[in-house]
Amino acid sequence: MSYVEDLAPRVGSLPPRAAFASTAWSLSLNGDWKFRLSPTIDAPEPGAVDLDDSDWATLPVPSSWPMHGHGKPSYTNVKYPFPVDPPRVPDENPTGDHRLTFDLPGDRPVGRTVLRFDGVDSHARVWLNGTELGWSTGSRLPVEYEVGHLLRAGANVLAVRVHQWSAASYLEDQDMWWLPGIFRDVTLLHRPDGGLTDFFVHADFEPSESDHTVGTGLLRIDTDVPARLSVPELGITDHPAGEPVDIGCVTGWTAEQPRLYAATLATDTEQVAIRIGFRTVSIVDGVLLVNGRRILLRGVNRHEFHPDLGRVVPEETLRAELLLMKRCHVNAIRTSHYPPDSRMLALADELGFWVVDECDLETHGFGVDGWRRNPSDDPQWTDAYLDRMRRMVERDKNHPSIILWSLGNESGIGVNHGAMAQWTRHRDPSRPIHYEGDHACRHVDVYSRMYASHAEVDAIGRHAEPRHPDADDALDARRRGMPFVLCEYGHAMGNGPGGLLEYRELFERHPRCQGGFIWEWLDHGIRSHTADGREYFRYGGDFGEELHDGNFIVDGLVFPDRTPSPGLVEFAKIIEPVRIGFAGTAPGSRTVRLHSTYDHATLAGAVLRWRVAVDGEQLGAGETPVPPIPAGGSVELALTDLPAPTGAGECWLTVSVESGTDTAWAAAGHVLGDGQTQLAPAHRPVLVAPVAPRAGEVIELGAGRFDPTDGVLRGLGDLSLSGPRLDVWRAPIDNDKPYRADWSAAGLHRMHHRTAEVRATAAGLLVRTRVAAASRDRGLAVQYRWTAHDDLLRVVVSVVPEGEWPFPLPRLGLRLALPAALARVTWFGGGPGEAYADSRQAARIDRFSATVDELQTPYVFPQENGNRTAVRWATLLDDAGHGLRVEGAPTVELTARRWTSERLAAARHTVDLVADDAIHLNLDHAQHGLGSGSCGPAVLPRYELRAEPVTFEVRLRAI
Ligand code: IPT
Repeated sequence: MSYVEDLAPRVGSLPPRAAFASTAWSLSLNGDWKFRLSPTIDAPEPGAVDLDDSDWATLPVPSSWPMHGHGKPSYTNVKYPFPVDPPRVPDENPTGDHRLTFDLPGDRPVGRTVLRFDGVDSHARVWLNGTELGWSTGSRLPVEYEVGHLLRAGANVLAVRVHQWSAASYLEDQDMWWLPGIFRDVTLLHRPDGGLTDFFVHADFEPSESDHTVGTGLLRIDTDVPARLSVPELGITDHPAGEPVDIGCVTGWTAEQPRLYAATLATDTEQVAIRIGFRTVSIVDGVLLVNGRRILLRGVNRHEFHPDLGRVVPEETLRAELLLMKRCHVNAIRTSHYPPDSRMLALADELGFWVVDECDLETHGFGVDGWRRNPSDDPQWTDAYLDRMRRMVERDKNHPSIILWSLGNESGIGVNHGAMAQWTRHRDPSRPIHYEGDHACRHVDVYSRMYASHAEVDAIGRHAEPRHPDADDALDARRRGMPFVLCEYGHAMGNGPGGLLEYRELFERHPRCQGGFIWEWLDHGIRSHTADGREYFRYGGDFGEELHDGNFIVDGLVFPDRTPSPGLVEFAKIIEPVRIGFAGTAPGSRTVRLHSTYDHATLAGAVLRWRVAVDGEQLGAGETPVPPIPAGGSVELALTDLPAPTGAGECWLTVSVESGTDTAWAAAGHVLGDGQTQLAPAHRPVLVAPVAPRAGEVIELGAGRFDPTDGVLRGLGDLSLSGPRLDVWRAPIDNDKPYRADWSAAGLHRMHHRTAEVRATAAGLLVRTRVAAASRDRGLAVQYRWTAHDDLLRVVVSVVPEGEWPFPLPRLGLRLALPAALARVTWFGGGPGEAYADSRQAARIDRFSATVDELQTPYVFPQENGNRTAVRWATLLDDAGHGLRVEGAPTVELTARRWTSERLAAARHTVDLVADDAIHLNLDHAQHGLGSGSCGPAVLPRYELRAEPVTFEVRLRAI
C-alpha cells in the first residue's frame, strides 16, 4: 500500500488552532516557486537541498497548477473520476513537486516558528532544508509544522510534493473542478516564548427590553497562556483574558448591523488584534434566533473559484464578490462545501453575513453504487472525519458571522457524522449543527433539505411532513420541533431559477421555515479564447475528460466573471429589504405602504423617490424622507399632488426607497425596494374600418403583401419580412430538463405547417394551417385572421390543440424574420432585463431601449434567453429610424436575436452563436415558466403553459 492510501489524515503536523494575525514576526512564502509535474507518485523525491531544479518550470504559489498549463482541469459532479475502491487510488496520480529557496534575514527572531499551509489540494508532503516534516490531507483546511529548529540564516529550501489523489480524495467529492495545487497562502510564523497559541472568544449578547439592537455583552476569552484583554471602546484595559466581563451596554452584532469592537489580546511577547461581535444564537420553540429574534436566511451557496486561476480567489475579487452580494441584499452564505479562505470570514464579520461554515467533506460518489463502503459509516475513517471538523472549528471559531457549523455535504449518513457532531457540541456549544444528509436529524440541530418543492416546504412549515422511515416517535418529534432551512434551492443553472417568489411566501408564512441558500452563487466556467481571440467559458468535457458532467458546473447567479445574471437581479428583488404597496384611487394621490423585512435593523434615514410617467415619458418626480421603520414594521406615506395623467398613454407611478447614507457596500441612494402602480390605463384608439384585400400574384392587404400559396406575410410597406407563423418551441433551458424528453419525442423542434386555406374575404384575409410534427398525430389547428386599418396590420390568431397534449408547451406565439438592420429596439413594457412567467418580479413597466445584441443574455451554455415581458409596444428600427412597430393586444412577450432558436439550441458555447442575415423575432402569447428542474422542482402549475385553445392578437406597422 502506498502512503497516499493511508487513512490517517496527516502526520507530523501541529494540533489545530485559531487563525489569527499577531505582532510576531512572519514571512509570506507566496510567490514564484519552481515546479515539476510528474504523471505518477514514483518520480524522484523533491526534498534534497542540493537537488538541481534549474530546469523546472516556474509556478506562482498559491495556484491551481492545471490553470497554468500543467495538466488539465477536469469536472465531475457526483461520480469519482477513478474506480471506487477505497482507499486505493489510480496509478495515474498527477504529482506536482514545488520548491522554493528563500532567504531569512540574520536578525529574524529565533525560536519556535511555524510553517503554515492554508490550503493544499489534496495530499501534501513537505521537506524543509532536506528534512521531511510530514504530510497532510484535508485540502481546504490549514496545516502547520514546527520548523524553528530547521530554519537557518541565509538560504532555506522548502519542497512540497502534492499528489492529486489520495485516500482523502474519497472525502472530497464536491461538485466542482478537480484542481490540485497549493492554492492558499504559505507562511512562516514566529511563535515567541509566552506567545498565544490559541484562543476562543465567547461574546454573548442579551438584548435589552426596549431596544433589541443594544444590550448586555458577556465576554470571555479563553487562552492557552495568561493574556490581557483590552477593548478601548468598552473601557476594558488589561483585563485577565479568561475571566468573564459583564459589559453594561454594547451593540449586538447582526448581519444587518455588523458591529465589531476592536480589541487586543496581549502577552508580554506578542499582541493579537481581534474584532469582537456580540451575538447569541439560540433555538427557541423550534425557531432559530440570533440575539433573541427570528432570522430569515436570504442566502447563497458560495464556492471558491476564479475563471482564470481556479481555486485561487484574489482578495480584491473576494471583496468585490461580497460587496455585490450585500448590494443584492444577500444576507447569508453557506460555504459550500468546505471552509473558505479565512479572509472571506473576516469580510463576512465586517460586512455582515450569516455564515454556515461547512466542513470539507463529501463522499457523494459512493451513492452511485448504493452507498456501499461509504466512509461515513466506517470507523476506520473516524479520525479523518474528526480531524476535518476540528481543523475547521478551531480555525474559524472566533468569527461572529458563523452561526451554524455544517458537518459537510452529501456524504450519506453514518457513525462518523455522529462523532463529528458530538465533538463539536462539546467544543462549541454556542452554535447549532447543520448537516443536510442527516435526514432523520439524529445528529443535527436544524432540519435541512435541498431542492424541496414548494408543497413539501409548506408541509414542513405546517409540521405536517411525513415521518422519516428510520425515526421512532421521539426522533420524529425532535425533527418536527426543529427550525427548517433549505441549504440548497433555486437551481440557478442557465436561465432561471423560477418560483422564488413562492418560496419567499412560504418562508414568511411559516415561522419554522427560515429561508435558505440559492444553488449557487457562481458559474464555474473557465475563461478561454478562440483562435481569433473571442472570449468564452469552458465547462466539463471541454478538456477531454473521460468522464464528466458537462455544464452542470455552470449553475450560478453570476457569470464566471462575476457579472450578475438575470437570476441574481430577480433574487435581489425577491429579497429586497423594503416591500412597497399602494392604496387609494383618488386622482393625484396615492398612499404608499412601506414594509421593512429587516429582522434586526431599523431602517433609518431612507428617502422615497417617486416618478410619474406616461408611456415611459416622465410627467413629474419628487422625493420625500422616510420616517424610521423598525425591523419588520411598516409605515404609510401619502403622496399628494401627483401630476395628472395626460394623453392616451398608460400612466404609472414608480416608487423606490433608497438609502440616505453611505454604507460599506453601497453609496447613499442604493435602492432598497421599489414598486409600481398604474394610475391610468392606455386608451386604445378605435380602429378605422378595415380595407378589402386585393388578390393577384400577391395578396395585398393594406400595407401588407402575402404569399397566396401559404398565406405568409412577405412584406409590409417597404419592409421585407417573413412570417409571422406559429411557433411553439424554445431552445431548451437547463431547467427544462423535466420536459425535454416529451418535447423532443413530440417533435416540437421540427414542426411543419400545412396550409389548409388562404381566403381573401371582404374584410381581410383568412389563413388556416395545421402545425404538426412528422410521425405524430397530434397537431395545432391555427387560424390567422388578418385585417388592415390604414397603415396598421392586425392579426388575430386562434390556436386549437388537436389530439393529446399531456405536457406543457415551451412557448406559444408568432415567429417572424426581419432585415438584420432593424437592430435598435425600444419597447414599453417589462424591463429592463429579461423576465419569464415565474421570474418577473424585477421587471418594471417603463420604456426601455437596447440593441438586439444587448437583449441577449450570454448564458455559458446557450439556451432560450432575453425575453422581455408584458410588452405593450415595441419598435425595431435601423439606424435611419425605419423599421417595424409591433403592438400586443394588450401585451406580448418579445425576444429578438440574430440567430434562430434552432441555432441557439445547437450551440454549445457562446462563441458558436454567429449572426445570420436576419433578426428573428418571437412575439409570444406566453412562454412556459423556468422552474428549477435542472436539479429540483419543475415549473409550478400556475406558470405552466398548457396546450389549450387560445386566441391572441398582434398588430404590425411599418415605420
Ligand atoms: C447538490 C449538491 O449538494 C451540490 O453540491 C450540487 O451538486 C447541486 O446538487 C447541483 O448543482 S446534490 C443533488 C444530487 C441534489
